[in-house]
Amino acid sequence: VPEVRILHTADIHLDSPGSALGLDAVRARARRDELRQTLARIVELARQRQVQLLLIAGDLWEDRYVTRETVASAAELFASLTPARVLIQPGKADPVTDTSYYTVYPWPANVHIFRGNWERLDLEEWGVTVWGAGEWPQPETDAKEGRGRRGEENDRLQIALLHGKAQAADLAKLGFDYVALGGQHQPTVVLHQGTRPVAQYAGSPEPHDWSETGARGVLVGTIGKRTLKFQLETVSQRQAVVRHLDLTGAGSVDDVIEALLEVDSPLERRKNLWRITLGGLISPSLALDLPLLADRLAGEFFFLKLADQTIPDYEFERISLEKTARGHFVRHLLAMQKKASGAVEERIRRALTLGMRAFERGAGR
Ligand SMILES: [Mn+2]
Repeated sequence: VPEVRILHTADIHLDSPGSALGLDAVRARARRDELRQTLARIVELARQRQVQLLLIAGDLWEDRYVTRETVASAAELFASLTPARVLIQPGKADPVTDTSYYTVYPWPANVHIFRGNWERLDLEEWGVTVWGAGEWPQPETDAKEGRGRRGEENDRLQIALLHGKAQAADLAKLGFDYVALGGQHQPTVVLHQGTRPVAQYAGSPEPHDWSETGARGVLVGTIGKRTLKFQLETVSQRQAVVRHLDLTGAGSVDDVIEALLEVDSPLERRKNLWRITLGGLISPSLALDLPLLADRLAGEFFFLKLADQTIPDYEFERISLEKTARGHFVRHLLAMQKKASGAVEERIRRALTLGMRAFERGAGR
């Protein structure tokens, strides 16, 4: 019974401009370099672990942005793994077309690119058959065809590469020894057989949006008819970190800067991608100028994206006693608020704050 060592990855998105993270031009360029470095780390890991197959389940690059240089550097890395094989199932961001680099680039001999649904590749040296299942979901006939072919040769290991959203029930019907999934950026086991993870997403090895938090990696393991062991190995160079920062009591911009610097150590701040939402009750005289704050914190965070959800702490009871337009406004809304509850009360509270800001901008003082 053959066994094969593999590294399963997907969703690297080489040359992505990082728009989902809102990266500025300088950080976007830095991240493009880092994505290429991460691919180099993945290839190095494959070499160290002596894998026979490097499986890439789609979204290796972004077709709209990828350059020939990036493709050439990937091809060179892959060639360096010979005699190991690199098997690529193109995905949503990197489809095979007549003009895509999958077609026009002279790929090294150890690289195979799957071009259709249920294309099979027999690797006689290891007794393995790998199927490029294509993009999911597919017409049911395709699924049936794949299942039928799979059943022909049970003495061989049967592995499939699949990009898209696949259901456990459909995958179970196909009966593969392993399905390397791509297209979902969160590492997830979709189908178990006992404790064996028969079909799983490796997840993105670097974060591409703010939902992709924490350390990220690739799956390294052994596939056999009875054995199926994997480890998620971290390869990400930076993490996306999402925080909410309560600024209640902050009276000055310096207070805000100090609180922001305390979110983590200088090392972590300068290493990671941060999205921080500012909240809490703050002094109405404290105007939060987000671009100015980001400017003052330049160099303290690798990348910092701020959002303002603070609530100005107006003294509504005192203002309600004023014989002014805003006093009248606040008096009425406070009376309404006392009778309201739940979502309505929340809306009135927001109307009070928005109203006060409008008055500050020029009306009725
Ligand atoms: Mn993707």
